[in-house]
Amino acid sequence: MKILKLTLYRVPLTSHVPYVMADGKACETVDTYILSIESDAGLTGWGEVCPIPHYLPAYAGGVPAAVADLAPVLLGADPVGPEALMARCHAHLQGHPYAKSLVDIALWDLTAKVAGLPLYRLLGGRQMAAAPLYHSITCIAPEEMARIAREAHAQGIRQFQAKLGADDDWQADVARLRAVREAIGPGPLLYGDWNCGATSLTGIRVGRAVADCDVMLEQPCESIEACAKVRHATGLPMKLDESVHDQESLLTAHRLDAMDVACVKLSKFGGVSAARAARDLCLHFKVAMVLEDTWGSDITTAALTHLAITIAPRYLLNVADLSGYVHPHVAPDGPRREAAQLKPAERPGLGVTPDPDVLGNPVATYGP
Ligand code: 0XW
Ligand code: MG
Repeated sequence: MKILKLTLYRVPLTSHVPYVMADGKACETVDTYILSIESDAGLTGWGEVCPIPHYLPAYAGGVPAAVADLAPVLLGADPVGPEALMARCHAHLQGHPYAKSLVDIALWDLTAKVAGLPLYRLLGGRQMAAAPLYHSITCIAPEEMARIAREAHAQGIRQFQAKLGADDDWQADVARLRAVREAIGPGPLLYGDWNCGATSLTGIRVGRAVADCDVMLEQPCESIEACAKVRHATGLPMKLDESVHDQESLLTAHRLDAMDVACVKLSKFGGVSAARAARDLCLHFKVAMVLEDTWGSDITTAALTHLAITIAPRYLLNVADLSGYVHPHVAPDGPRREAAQLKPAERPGLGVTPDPDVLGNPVATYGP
């Protein structure tokens, strides 16, 4: 089998609620890129990547440039067996994991379609019926965050991420965590995410001030070392996100005893292949995982859901319903939440069929 054609689309995704994080990071409308890889057997694989500006060393504008660079490697190559072809892509273009993520996802979709199996069966098989969702709450006034938490709780959500640090006021962050905890009651999981925007001093002060209300901290500082310092000084559980992005950083986090939970984002690691390897390393460490991506719509959400249900329930903390935070939906048959959970489709591949009207005109095509 050979790859005949690549088609790249850009679709602006708008958040239902403006989404604010520390250090001025925000997303209201951001571009997602969608790639189709067509084979000479008449099958098509779909991939997606949606970087948030300023969030990671990834930017949407880099995606078309990387796809143009990789097109000669991909065209004419056998798409079945994504890791073999991705190895050639890595040799041709070093780094840029986010920009390779949509290529890797599309190759997995296509490979699973060739096999006639839902993708999760190629990734190890189902270990859970459906993956539990968390809800991410934008960093605004404490009572507004509590209102959002209450609404999500009424819809069955039992895991909550409160964004912190947008106003650089540690006491406001304490009030946020307290207000959300009061809104959801004891029991549900609550974690406060600074997205790297705090010093270890702030992380420690906030952590100590809320130590009585059962919270986990997420990525207070940029470095693994500083996050480890906060974890050890507060005694609170720690989720690492931005600072764990490859095998090496996961090993460092483990060695420094810095994490209770690792956030496995597809595009941070470089697609399904790299996220699957991260999954296996986390399982070896016996560290629980969040399976998600930076942002995105139905293709990203489907891909992360397929990988998530291959993890034993004890080690899968939750997944993000990314397509549920934004509009438009790029695929009418994309995964939709049910009872605060997501499940992958039983159709071959990712099981998503993007709507040509939503995709619009391609921004680039390669091949005939
Ligand atoms: C990547 N985000 C900004 C979007 C996801 O919903 C979660 C969040 C994070 O940083 O954890
Ligand atoms: Mg995070």
